Amino acid sequence: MVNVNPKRCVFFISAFVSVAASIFCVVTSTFGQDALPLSKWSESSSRKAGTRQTLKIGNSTYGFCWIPAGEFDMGSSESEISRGDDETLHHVKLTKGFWMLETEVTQALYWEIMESAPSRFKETKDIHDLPVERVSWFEAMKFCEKLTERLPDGVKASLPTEAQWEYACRAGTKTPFSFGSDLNGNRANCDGNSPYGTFKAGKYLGRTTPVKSYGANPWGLYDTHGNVSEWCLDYHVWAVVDPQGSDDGSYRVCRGGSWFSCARYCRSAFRLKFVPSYRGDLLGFRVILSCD
Ligand SMILES: [Ca+2]
Repeated sequence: MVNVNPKRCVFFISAFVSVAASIFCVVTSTFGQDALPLSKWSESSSRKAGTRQTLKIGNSTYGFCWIPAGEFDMGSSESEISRGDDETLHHVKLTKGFWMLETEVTQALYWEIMESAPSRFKETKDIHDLPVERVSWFEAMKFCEKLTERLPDGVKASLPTEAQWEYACRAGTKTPFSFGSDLNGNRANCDGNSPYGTFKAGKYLGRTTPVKSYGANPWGLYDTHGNVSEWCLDYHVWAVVDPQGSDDGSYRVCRGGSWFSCARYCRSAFRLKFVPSYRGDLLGFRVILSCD
């Protein structure tokens, strides 16, 4: 017959409960209560462009929009006013869809992942959800690496390639902006003193605005034009299928223009470049999620 010590039995049971509770806490705090299974982030040909789903990161919930595989004409036509020489129109095919953060990365999200607050424009009691700025390309890449560690296995965060960014920004449109052909600061945060497509000058706020202060594009993305310009993964290569950019360039591409930009620099096709170590108060980023 086996003698069972009641005190020892209670000790083992309480230890087991404690360990189980710890594991549960780690899982829920890492993925959040809104964590979705891998299948929800996987490629789906039947999912409509702009489908939105959320992910809880820390104490906040963030929206991501589905950008489906597809083809588009990248760059601008020769008839587009004030176009740059580097906006050569060319056909691009993207064979895989991806999820794009519906806003620029906010200061709160940046703090949650990096525990750093580099931005020039500080949030106040009345101003929340400003985009992070003054981050280098290297720091944006580190952010993606650390965010990936907190995602379900098989889901990866990264910067968009330049082609992915423009495809998502255009959202099927061919006009200079996803909302049309003119801008003077009324539909995006830019320098409205230098309007595009209109002679009527608009506002120049001289600073960033909270994300979602202006309307979304047809696929649900906010502030693709203006507010902060956005780092992309690559320099550029005029490949036509899934362009990935070159590792050889000295500069990384930034897209979309900023609060400081003339309206023409906020066009869908406009390309800006900086050395990857550059930190500026006009420059932030947004991330995409994709499955291996
Ligand atoms: Ca932007």
